[in-house]
Amino acid sequence: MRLLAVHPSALMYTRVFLRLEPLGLELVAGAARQAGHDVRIIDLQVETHRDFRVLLADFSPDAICFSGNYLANVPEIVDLAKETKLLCPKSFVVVGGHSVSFIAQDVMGLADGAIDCILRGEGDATVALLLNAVESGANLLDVPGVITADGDGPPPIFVKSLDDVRPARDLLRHRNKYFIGTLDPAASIEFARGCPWDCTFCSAWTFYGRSYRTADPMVIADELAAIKEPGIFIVDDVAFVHSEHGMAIAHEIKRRGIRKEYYLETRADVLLRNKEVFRVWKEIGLSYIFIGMEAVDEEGLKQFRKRVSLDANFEALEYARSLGLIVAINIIADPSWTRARFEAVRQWCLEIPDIVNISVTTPYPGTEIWHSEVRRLTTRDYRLFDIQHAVLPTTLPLAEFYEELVKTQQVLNMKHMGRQALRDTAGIAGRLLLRGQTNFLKMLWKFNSVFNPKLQMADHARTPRYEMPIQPDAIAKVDRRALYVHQPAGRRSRRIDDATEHFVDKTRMGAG
Ligand code: B12
Ligand code: SF4
Repeated sequence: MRLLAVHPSALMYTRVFLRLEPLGLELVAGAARQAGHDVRIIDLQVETHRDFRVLLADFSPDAICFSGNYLANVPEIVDLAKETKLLCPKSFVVVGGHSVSFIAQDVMGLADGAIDCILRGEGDATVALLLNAVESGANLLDVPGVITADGDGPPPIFVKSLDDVRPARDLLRHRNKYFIGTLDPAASIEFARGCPWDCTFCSAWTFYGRSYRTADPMVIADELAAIKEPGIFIVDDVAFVHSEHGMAIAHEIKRRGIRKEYYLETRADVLLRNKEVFRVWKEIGLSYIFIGMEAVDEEGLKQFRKRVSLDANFEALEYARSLGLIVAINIIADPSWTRARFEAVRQWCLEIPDIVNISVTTPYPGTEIWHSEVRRLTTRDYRLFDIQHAVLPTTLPLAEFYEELVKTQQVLNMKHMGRQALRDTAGIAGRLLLRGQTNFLKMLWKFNSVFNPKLQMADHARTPRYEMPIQPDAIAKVDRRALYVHQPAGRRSRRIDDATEHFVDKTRMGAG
């Protein structure tokens, strides 16, 4: 079959700071291609809806699949599905990905028949089964993870191994458009999948059933060696949970003499536990490290079930800096923040040398806080669920909340644009320009046109085309089993040693 795989447009944050290749969709495309299908990819982060229409006409696909990782992209996907059915009435339309896996029935409902099925869970495990069923006229409801207007198929399944399917990187038409900061251009890679922790605001663990699987260091090294981009974004939720795995990959990279510059995200307690791994990685090219701190005081951390103490967070920052890494941290702005609170956070952030990113508390389907906060939502417009908009009641009037938020983001942005930083930046920008890479340079000027309190208020004033259904009452005690997309399979689903399992158990709040 001819399959067209589509990634929707960029959201607010991605329009300024970074833009990354759609690795999940490339894996789905890779699995379909390995099964003998003819596949194309279009990424609307870097191409237009017009390009999509042209490709539909030229390629005339039998099936079109959309990647629904982000809740805020749901309206765009539904509209594109409807348009696709008008332009190619005989084609089969399927949507998969992280967010839609949690709200499959709602998305089907919005599409008025334009979406033939949702494929929940890991698409690289099941896309070929689905396409074969569509081609042969077999019952779609036999395919794991499928949801159609007629009902639900069996539960989604995992890929047998992370080493079998390779992402179809070659199908992306504009590889030079992907970057993060000065890593321009950058490719993405997955070393491990899933997360064994259980933070209340996060759906990474509920999607993967608290499993944690790792890819073979040899396969990872083969892939790195084949990637042309000098920058590498490691997409793992928490990098190097298991130190031996991190060391084995580093060893292989060293042995083969692969030279790249890396960005990764991890937890403060993992960094402190596996110091040596991060030291070795610095040697082989790690340059940026993102630590999800979430809050600047103990109370905030407890609320997010992070269970990493403030002391540990600061010690981790100190250690990362001592290695010479560029450190970025994330702080979650709570809608209850007052002007004084914003000011205190600004001061705190100015005192540390690191890059600080601020996002807004956003309950997402598939998270625990979704069920406790759902009745308090001030909007049901999917487009506002991008962690840059407030979807819960704010203590400050909303316009003032945005003023303070953007002011804080501006101050932090300027901090990194100080005299020394500007001098460094000019040098880097010049070098990138010589290579024809302009993503980083454009980023420097874009902030004010995207992050603007007036624009954020205007987003709230738009009439939503599609809204989330009215939600049931908040649940006092959430049934954690009901949150999962892939059902948890316990200890055996986590490829970590017993000491690491024990460490994870001590640093998370939930049980089971
Ligand atoms: C890496 C990452 C990013 C990267 C890259 C995103 C990209 N271009 O793909 C960056 C840093 C850019 C990013 C940004 C954001 N992210 Co992000 N991100 C992740 C992260 C950590 C891993 C995603 C990943 O690459 N995984 C590896 C690949 C292989 O898996 P995958 O993409 O999920 O694909 C698999 C399945 O989902 C499925 N699948 C995917 N597409 C399709 C399509 C079909 C047809 C099918 C059948 C299946 C299928 O099959 C794939 C293979 O198994 C996830 C957490 C997580 N574990 O999922 C958060 C996550 C997806 N991000 C999240 C958020 C909130 C954001 C931002 C809004 C944050 C912000 N600061 O503003 C932005 C918005 C980005 C945008 N679209 O413009 C939330 C999503 C919340 C939601 N429900 O909408 C998540 C779940 C994190 C969280 N803790 O809550 N993100
Ligand atoms: S450590 Fe927490 S926030 Fe990070 S991916 Fe795991 S569950 Fe989500």
